[in-house]
Amino acid sequence: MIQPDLDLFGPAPQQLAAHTVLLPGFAVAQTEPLLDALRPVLRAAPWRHMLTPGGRSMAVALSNCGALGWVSDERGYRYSALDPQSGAPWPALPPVLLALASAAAAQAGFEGFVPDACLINHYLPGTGLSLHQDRDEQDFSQPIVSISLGLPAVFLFGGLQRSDRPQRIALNHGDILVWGGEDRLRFHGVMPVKPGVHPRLGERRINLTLRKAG
Ligand code: MD6
Ligand code: FE
Repeated sequence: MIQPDLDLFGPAPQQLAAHTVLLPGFAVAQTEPLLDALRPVLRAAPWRHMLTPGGRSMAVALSNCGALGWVSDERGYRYSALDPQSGAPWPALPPVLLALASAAAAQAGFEGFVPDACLINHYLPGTGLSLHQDRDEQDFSQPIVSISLGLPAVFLFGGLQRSDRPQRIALNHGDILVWGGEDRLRFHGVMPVKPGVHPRLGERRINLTLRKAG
């Protein structure tokens, strides 16, 4: 007999806000194809610590793939078609990443999401990301799809005011968070990653955020 409560397909999506959905484990089965796709991307556009507009080195290391990449320096934040480190275009968005992001967005109610930028963040234990809004993209009607790999993190999901008390959301390996609509400009951040060793990725957390930037 089939138990009605037996969860054959993994944990159910969680609606965290009007237009924010957590898809637990959505990317787990794609871990190896994703890592295989990221390896050449990171060879062409290696991790780097960008400068904040205040001139300080960011704790999170980052890279990009896609037609546009997010860059930060003393002049500010912006999207650029070229990697400032190499002067070359960013590596292309791997098809596996594009397909996964579109599938996750559709699952969360955003049909036809076609990202043109993927920001890749690398966290060592002890590294976090302070509260911020993602507002450098041209079109806020498009969602952001965020894929977490490796060590778990506590995501701070705030409101539209910096002072709004954030919800704390656990993001584990393979989880995908999709948000858009009226939640698109919420403040958010990441608590410092706790020390640990992930069985596949070791002592790191990698987060991929796919956006329609241009
Ligand atoms: C991170 N994520 O999870 C950082 N931004 O490492 C973000 O800053 C983020 O997850 C916009 C939308 C989803 C995100
Ligand atoms: Fe963000």
